[in-house]
Amino acid sequence: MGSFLSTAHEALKSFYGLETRILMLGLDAAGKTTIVYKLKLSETVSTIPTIGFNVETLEPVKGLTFTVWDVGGQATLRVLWKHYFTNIEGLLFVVDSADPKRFEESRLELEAIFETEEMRVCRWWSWPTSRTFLEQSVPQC
Ligand SMILES: Nc1nc2c(ncn2[C@@H]2O[C@H](COP(=O)(O)OP(=O)(O)OP(=O)(O)O)[C@@H](O)[C@H]2O)c(=O)[nH]1
Ligand SMILES: [Mg+2]
Repeated sequence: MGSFLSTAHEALKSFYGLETRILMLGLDAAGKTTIVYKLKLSETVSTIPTIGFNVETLEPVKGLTFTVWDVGGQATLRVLWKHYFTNIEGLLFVVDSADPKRFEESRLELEAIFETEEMRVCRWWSWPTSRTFLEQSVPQC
């Protein structure tokens, strides 16, 4: 846990003092909007599926400001994801670890993102619970 926190701190410290734009993607009902409002309001709110997007400014710790674009993940809306790929500093791809039946669908969507010109990046890290899944998903990284 200590080493995870220090890795997280290293990854985040370059963002201190900046207003960082983060794109949040993932399948429908993965929990994206729930996470955004948990971070913003410190409570679990009742959500409805996002049609379009939500934008919220979050300050998870003092000095760290994230403008988060939380985009709807329903299958018919995923074709729109590419329009959000420019002018962002980070991508947060949310996978519901309690729903293994949809891991493959998540893997395919994440691979499709990395295959686009704008998102051809290899600097990424994953939340520990989904590490194995993501490492298998993006072997070239
Ligand atoms: N038990 C549990 N339920 C969760 C969790 N995260 C989200 N949910 C529930 O899952 C449902 C969908 O969550 P949302 O946050 O709306 O999902 P989303 O990823 O924003 O979905 P789209 O907007 O359709 O892309 C809601 O009923 C949430 O209450 C979690 O960590 N645990
Ligand atoms: Mg949502």
